[in-house]
Amino acid sequence: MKTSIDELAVFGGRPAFSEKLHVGRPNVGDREALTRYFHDILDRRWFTNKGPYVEEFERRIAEMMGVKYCIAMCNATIALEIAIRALDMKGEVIVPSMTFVATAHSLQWQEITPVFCDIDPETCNLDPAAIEKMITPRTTGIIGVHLWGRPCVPDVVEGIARRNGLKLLFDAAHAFGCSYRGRMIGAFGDAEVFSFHATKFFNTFEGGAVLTNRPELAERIRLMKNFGFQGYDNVIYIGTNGKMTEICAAMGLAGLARLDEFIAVNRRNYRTYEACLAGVPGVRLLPYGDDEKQNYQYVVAEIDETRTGIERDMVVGILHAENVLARRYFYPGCHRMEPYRSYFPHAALLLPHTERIVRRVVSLPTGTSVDPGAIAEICGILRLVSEQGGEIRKKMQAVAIR
Ligand code: T4K
Repeated sequence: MKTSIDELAVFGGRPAFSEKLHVGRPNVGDREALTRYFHDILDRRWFTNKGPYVEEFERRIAEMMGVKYCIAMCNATIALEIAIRALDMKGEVIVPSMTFVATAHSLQWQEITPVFCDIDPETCNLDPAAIEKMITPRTTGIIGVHLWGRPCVPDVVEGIARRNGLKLLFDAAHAFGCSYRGRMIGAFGDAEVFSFHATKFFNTFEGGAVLTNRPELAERIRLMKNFGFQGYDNVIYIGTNGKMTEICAAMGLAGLARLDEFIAVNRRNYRTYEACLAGVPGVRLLPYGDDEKQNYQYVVAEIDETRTGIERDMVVGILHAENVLARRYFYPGCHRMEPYRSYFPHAALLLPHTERIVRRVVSLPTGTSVDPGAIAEICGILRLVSEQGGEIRKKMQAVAIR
């Protein structure tokens, strides 16, 4: 454990870890089952297009979430694009800026204007009061994001959508396995979208899914993800190729077999961070309540520079030097990324909480490749940095000038 600032790797000390620790290291499900599935796929010579593993995967996910329809896709970005189009969103759609850029891109890609809305600084999710203020005659929908798996008060947002005649989609990329008031995420709004990207705690290599209880919407989405084909030569809709492959579905089925274990490891890691960071001045873990199902997949710390004496970006630099590849998700906010910063150069004026939070939060490594010993070491570095932040800051500035 490092006890003096001269031991920090930014000042020439030996890095705390010889191998890089990542935030999004993929979890691997039941390997034996996956190998079996792989041989089945090869023997069956059915690789994609409504294969039996995709159908089983869709059935299992729909059942788990208590939703009537699950349509598996090649990734969540395409799933969002298709759901947006199937819902006939157009004009303006209200979204948070505090999200992965895919949420905004999935609108802009089809020339729908993402209208960035501010967040509640406590939950880091869309602030319902702010949503109401962003509604204009051109608004057709809302996309709420369950950031880091914390539900974006879906019942409240549903009420706003209903009262204003708006379509409602949830980007649930982070919220697989989470619940809100006893109901699984996946069951809210007109539809919800999961991501099963490799960096998600539950992955299908690449993948995503749209969940909905509306039969006509499910049917439209199914057509759209397969070029609009109904039968062999009959195209009845504009479509694209959003299909999930059999091998991706097989990876998903193998992952479902170990899902509880992945969540248990994430929970253990989160609790270890929580215990080791207790009393560290100016470093606060964003809470996960125990009253709902959680996946604990993102361990997010907020750095209060006024108490640590050192800003978040320097802390991230220090961690990287130690081979701890902490991430600044979702800095600098979509509104400061292209094309949005050119389209809406003054968007920041309406996003004071987003602007502040994106400069303070940092995602820390977790998942099955990170053990409690590593977490204790990371927290030891954070404690040292927080307790001697002012001095470290001065020293880092002096090194930068030299
Ligand atoms: N909506 C939201 C709210 C999202 O967060 C995302 C994706 C989406 C929509 C779109 O979902 P998809 O279309 O991707 O299904 C990553 C992921 O690429 C992205 O899926 C995810 N959110 C986002 C939060 O994180 P990057 O660019 O930060 O990932 P990358 O490649 O730097 O990977 C993170 C770390 O994981 C690396 O340090 C290395 C490690 N890694 C990564 C991969 C891919 C591995 O160890 N093995 C791997 O195979 O975006």
